[in-house]
Amino acid sequence: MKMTMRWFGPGHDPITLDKLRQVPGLYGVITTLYGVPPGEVWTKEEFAALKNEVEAAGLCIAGIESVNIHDSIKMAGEGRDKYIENYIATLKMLGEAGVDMVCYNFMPVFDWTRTNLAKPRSDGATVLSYEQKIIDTINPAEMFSRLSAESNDTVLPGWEPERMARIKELFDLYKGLDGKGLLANLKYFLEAIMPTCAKYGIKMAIHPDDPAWPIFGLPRIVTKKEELLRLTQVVDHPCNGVTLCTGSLGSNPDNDIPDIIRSLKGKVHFAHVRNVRHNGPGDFEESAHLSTDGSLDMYAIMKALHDIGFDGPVRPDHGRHIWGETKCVPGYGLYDRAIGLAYLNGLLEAIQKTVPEPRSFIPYPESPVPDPHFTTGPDVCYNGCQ
Ligand code: CS2
Ligand code: MN
Repeated sequence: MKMTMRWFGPGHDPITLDKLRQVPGLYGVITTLYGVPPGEVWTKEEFAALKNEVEAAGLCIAGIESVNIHDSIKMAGEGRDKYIENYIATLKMLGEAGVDMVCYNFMPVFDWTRTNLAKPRSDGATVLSYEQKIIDTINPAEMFSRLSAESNDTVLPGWEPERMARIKELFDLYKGLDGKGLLANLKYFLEAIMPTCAKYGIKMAIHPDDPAWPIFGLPRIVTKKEELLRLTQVVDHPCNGVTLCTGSLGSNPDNDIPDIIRSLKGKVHFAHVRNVRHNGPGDFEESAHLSTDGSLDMYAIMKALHDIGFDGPVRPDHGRHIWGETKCVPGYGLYDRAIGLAYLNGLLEAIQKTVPEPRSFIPYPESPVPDPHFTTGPDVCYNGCQ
């Protein structure tokens, strides 16, 4: 497993690369071209600049989170094929640059949802939390205002103001689309992009829905074991896999995460490992990564990932806000994620020293040879992560 941290990129992430570099055991960063709206083609120049910046700091890009999907693709709307073509052009450019993992989600209208971005805990830390009973009494626009007020002046991924300004129109677009229709649209998209993914060795890693149940009447198709298995089967290709996000799946206590991981052998392309504490039905908060601080068994999770031979990037996901850290994207402060990463590395070291290394089995396509003309700077490492 390759330990990574998310970095939102220059101008978007208050945490600098030189700080991330000092986190022990960090292999690379997971990043994106944050300012590019879903549907637009990523330019080689912009991506080269991002890659050069990461590599100049002594790190590498270990994967992309996310190349977001345009709503027309999700709801089979006007221009869907054109947006898929654009997505393919972005994948091609990323493949030529040596990127081999792309995370995305297929949630209608918005990404993750929380009701509180700074819930105080008894030790003075604050955390992101969710209460279904609050969601049941407000509409999405009110939800957005609540979150914006607590966003530490950062743009929340998935809750960009431009998108939220169109929220009513977006809800109207999805009217009449059910889970079956959404899955058919996902299949159509995956079938169209798989040849390009195979050519460049890009593993697509769909992120589960968060929380793991339908909200605001919108369909959800990535919430539990059967759904994860189904989506890997509807397009059965080594490049079609999942982001195993323990916090998103773990929002529902019925999800047995080690069991889900074992059932997805060969299909986990990326892992987000964090803990959640269940306070009651539809009520949870994000705890420290430590098993005893939340409701998930982090040892069992890391062991299951090890046992299935998972060798891709893994990252601590959201952390608590501690030691007065407020200058960060909510959930993405430096301190608690660094503690979380050190803890996950400790679990992994112990597992690796006591459990035999599983045999490698994953039939990935050949690794691509990065295009040597891709980057523009003089001192860059063309291969990125080795
Ligand atoms: C992330 C998601 O911060 C988070 O909750 O795990 O926003 C994730 O990046 C997207 O759903 C993937 O497209
Ligand atoms: Mn996640």
